[in-house]
Amino acid sequence: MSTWNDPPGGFHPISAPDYLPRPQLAGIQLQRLQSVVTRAYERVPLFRSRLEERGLKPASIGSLTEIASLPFTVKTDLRDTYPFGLFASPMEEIVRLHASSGTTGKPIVVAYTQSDLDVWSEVMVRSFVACGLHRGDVIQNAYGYGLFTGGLGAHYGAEALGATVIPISGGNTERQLMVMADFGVTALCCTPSYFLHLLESAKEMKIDFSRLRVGVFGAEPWSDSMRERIQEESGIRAYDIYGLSEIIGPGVGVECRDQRGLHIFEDHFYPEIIDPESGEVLPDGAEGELVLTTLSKQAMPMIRYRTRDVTALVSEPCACGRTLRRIRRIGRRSDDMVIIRGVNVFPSQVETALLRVEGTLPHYQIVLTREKGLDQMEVKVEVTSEVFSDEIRKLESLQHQLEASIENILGLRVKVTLVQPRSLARSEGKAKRVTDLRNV
Ligand code: DLL
Repeated sequence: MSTWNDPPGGFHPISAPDYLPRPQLAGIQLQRLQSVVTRAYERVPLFRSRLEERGLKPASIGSLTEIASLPFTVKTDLRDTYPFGLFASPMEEIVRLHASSGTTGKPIVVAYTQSDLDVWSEVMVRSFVACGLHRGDVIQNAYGYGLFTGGLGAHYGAEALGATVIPISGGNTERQLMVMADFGVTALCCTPSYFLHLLESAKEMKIDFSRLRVGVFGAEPWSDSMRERIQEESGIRAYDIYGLSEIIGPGVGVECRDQRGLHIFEDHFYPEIIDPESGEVLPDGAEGELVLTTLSKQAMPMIRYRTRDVTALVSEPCACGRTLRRIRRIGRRSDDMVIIRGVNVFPSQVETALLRVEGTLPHYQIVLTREKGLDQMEVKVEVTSEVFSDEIRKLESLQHQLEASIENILGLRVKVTLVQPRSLARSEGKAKRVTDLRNV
């Protein structure tokens, strides 16, 4: 295994906005904010009616701080307007759709014009550059291709950088390791938990991937201690990349060589931190919920989108020279969403799936564990007493129906365990549905 060094590459012209003097950046942000608010007001009925309720017009926004007067957008707005209700471009101008988990049975849908895709590639190039990648790198992209934004987002960014991209997508660990060793892969994109699994399997299979230098890991929370373990065991530098479908996908923010927080591409995404209870904007440095406004999105502008991700804004200058503010690494969310093998899961989705099948009670527990670096999810569900007295064959069939129903909604194969009526703990207040044993 090689030891890591800051790779060559240096300054890339596309990264120029990373180094703008703050006043110049603020000028660009204000102009873009005014134009995106106007676009949303003119083209998105939900946003227009919310502004009107408050007696606001796009012209009311005369300064960046006045963004705080605008209404928030939340995930349920996407559900309530499913599938296309928040689009601000006609279908003829929309060239791509992606989707992500909603809170119940239906996903949320996000849209891109060609100009949105260009912005996305740009921020992904800037992300890769910040991680020390350049032309000549061989990037194995193990984020899932498809409706998930990770695969195609990283793919087009890697191509635009001029690197060699291997579009291997997720899964098939043996093939991943073979490709990594045989194709001289220098950088890997995947979730950090999947990389842990790859590391364990590589050890077992005695596969060496000594040319691997950089990991671009995101789509789920991972701790500093997990990073230390990854870097020590593999000899690579592991960078954290952040993003969400509603805003664009991966490339909203990324770490630089200093690995002290993720720079937000503030010329395209305007960050605020709020108190999740009161909605008040908090000062830089204070921990709260990240709220993002897209400054240049056309197909689906998002104004003050509540990400539910808990972090803080860091405004102190960074040693790397980028003037972009950073966010602290995200350790938790202010709602009950969990991420399993890169798939976002809300307990309410599991509930929807369980209730579609007869014979169960609405009492369930989701137990998350990690085996050989791979996330496992088990759903324990109580059956009715009639079903409980049934013969084993019927119980097995019910178990399979429930597994299929969950897979239908989550796209994830999980284990369902049927348990006796009244055997799961009842809560007196808010039900605690998830027991997360992955990092204990
Ligand atoms: O996970 C986009 C992405 C793909 C990011 C590849 C990075 C790499 P969604 O599926 O919409 O999009 O999930 C977004 O995942 O609100 C966070 O809760 C979580 N998340 C994403 N990146 C990180 C990260 C993609 N670096 C949701 N650290 C977000 C912690 C993350 N959580």
